[in-house]
Amino acid sequence: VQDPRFTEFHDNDQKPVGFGRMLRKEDPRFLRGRGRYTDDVQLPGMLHLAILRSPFAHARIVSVDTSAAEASPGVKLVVTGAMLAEKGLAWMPTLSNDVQAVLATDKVRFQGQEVAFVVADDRYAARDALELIDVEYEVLEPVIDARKALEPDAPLIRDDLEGKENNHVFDWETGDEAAAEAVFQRADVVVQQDIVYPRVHPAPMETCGAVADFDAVEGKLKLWSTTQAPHAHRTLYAIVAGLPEHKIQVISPDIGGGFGNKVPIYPGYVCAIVGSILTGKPVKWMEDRSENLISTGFARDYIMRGEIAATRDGKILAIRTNVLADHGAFNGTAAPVKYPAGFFGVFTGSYDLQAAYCKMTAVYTNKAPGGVAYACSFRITEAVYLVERIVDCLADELGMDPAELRLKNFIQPDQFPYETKTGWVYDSGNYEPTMRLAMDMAGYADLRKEQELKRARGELMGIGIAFFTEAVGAGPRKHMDILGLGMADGCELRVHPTGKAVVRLSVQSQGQGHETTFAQIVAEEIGIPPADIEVVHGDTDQTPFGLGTYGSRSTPVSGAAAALVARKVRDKAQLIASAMLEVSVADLEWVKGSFQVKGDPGKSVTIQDVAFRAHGAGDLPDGVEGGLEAQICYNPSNLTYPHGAYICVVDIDPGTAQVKVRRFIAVDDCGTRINPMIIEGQIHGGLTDGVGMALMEMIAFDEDGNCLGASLMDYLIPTSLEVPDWETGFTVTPSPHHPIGAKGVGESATVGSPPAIVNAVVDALKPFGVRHADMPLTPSRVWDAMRGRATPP
Ligand code: PCD
Repeated sequence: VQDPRFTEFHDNDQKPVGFGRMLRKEDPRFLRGRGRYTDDVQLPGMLHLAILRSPFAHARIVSVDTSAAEASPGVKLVVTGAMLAEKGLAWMPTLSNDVQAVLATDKVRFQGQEVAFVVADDRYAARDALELIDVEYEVLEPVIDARKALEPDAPLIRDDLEGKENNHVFDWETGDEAAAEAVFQRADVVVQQDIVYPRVHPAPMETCGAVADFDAVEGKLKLWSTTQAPHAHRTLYAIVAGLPEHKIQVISPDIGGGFGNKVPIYPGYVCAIVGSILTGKPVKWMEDRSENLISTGFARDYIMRGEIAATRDGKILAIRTNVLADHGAFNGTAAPVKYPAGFFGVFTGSYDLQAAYCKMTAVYTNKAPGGVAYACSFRITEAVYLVERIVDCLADELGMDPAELRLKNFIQPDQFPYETKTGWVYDSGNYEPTMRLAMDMAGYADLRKEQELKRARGELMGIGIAFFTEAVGAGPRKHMDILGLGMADGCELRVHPTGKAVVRLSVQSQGQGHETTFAQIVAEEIGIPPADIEVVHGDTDQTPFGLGTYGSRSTPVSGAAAALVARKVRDKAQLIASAMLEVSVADLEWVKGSFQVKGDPGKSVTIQDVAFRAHGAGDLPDGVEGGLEAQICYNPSNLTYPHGAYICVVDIDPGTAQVKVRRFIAVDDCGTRINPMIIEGQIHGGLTDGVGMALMEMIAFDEDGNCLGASLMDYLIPTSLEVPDWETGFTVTPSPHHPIGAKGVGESATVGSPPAIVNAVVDALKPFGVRHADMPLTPSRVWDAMRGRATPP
């Protein structure tokens, strides 16, 4: 399973070339506190912006009086929705073909919605003045429960949309309903389970913010913002503002975690731009923690019914699901037009089925907009949770071991590329070895024995398994877009005369270590040490167009672009090398870092020699231009489909119902591994996310629509105290269509871990006859489950 090109190294000074455990190039900056985040941007004369937010979930705005705020010391500007409306700026498009209010004009539609903003000399003056804005609201009945949004007499939330008569965002289906029904009819065993994936929040360490600087003389807008997709944002601003792209520079500096939270365009960004245009000064807007939690993109909020059909001996035949998706007040997620429910279509999992069908209704509610892909390539997290939970329900029904049931139903290696019953083509996979490795690492058979002994003593120990296949790396432009923009990525590589290089990417790291791994990809291809390769990203003036970092797409798309652009440069270098060595191109052999004359290793030139020659005096071969650089735009032919086998062991205190994750084994297969150390870090982070969602996190609302998770006192996120020492392993099944065989991995652990943990808890509760309990499995929910009480709605 070891990739032949893989070399282990730890010492960066050895000038390693290519893939392996290289320490991160960006870390000296971060470790010394020299990162430069949006809030670190200080410009001469900069003003500060604060946003007034709605206290109500649903209310008509009767009047807004800003006079007292305008008179407050230090205040330069107060802007309301009505003022924006005069300029046609009160509404903006979202990244999924909806519109969202920048500042409310007619109604507020969720608690925390933007109503007005103040620009002042400093942050305190701006915030103080917010309190002086007098808004009169006429409170309306809110719709908080997605099920109630469907009722015929439910209040209409989006009366701003012409002709809208109900709260549906979309109705969508995938798979073959009739075929699925036929299989369900004749199946020996059918299991049905209602499953809720509660609303959670990505809660990145750095909240969202922006600094806008409009230069009226140049007519150019410079915007530092916490965005995961600087080019997509710029194009949207260009369309809305009617400015050409080259008059807008979006800079995404160091980002303190994104996790999907920084994909959407937020009203605050637009407010900062408007503030700068109106005051003629740079304007900074930074959210506080509560603002981030109550108003920016949440994730999940799916109410699912899963059904699985199988033979008595455990051959899974079909899966079907009915989903009610809560999108909040505006459809503010980013999703390809063709896939309104994202890539939920992979709910068929890693199993060879005869039929599958999904029906989904998405609704507006009076809650914050979002549905963002929080470490989830467009709703894959929900899909994987559904299938891995329902497969466990089936194992329970059949009295079969859940590992054995999975092993029996895997898509087999010779079936790849495998077309699922919902039309996705899995590029490659070899599931059984991954599963077996996880079972070996866990000591699965021994764990089951231990569990048996403990059960006999009344102790609650559970073992949970999840096996997932993800679809990451959006995506082929014939299938995928964001707001009509194709999802291909540009990449540019320039080798300087001395053989140092700069690679310019369209994607942007939020902590994943792209400055290291993209240097490694280029190094692998052209033999220049990673230390000599500068990675430039996150600035639209400096980088080629591309759709940004989310859905674990950087490696599958931009990583491929980086490899291919390097090959293009190497091809050119080979022409020059052949002239330097006076042999034909075909007589040259590439030995990482140099061209050698075949059969005469003494005659060779290094890539650095070639770089100097490419820029040097004297003639180059006919038809070869000077310089050593190239640019490409890579359009992937398919997504990449990483997979993984996770096993979780929990102990539950029977007296307090507290769940302790004792062990967690994660075996991931992301194809060719560029930097195993970074991959392990990604996995550790994602598993921690999973513990949070499975056991602690939920953005809840009361019936008036007050957000009950508005601070980190109420919205619990995991710390090192709640997580075990992760045990990681890997297998390598390269992607056949990716130039280096790599698949994405950034989100895998967040996707795969919640079902493993929940399956473990439910397994522990088996003596109580529990077959399912909804996340988050807090002590009170576990307690209820033990007492046979249903999970509260
Ligand atoms: N890798 C390697 N190898 C392979 C793969 C991969 O090495 N095979 C690595 C790379 O290079 C990078 C990483 O790893 O560095 C990752 O990758 P990917 O998978 O491609 O991904 P990206 O695109 O880069 O990223 C993204 C992701 C996501 S999506 C998320 S959520 C998260 C993750 O990422 N986020 C974050 N992780 C992380 N980390 C950090 N630190 N921070 C953050 O923020 Mo979404 O859709 O947005 O929701």
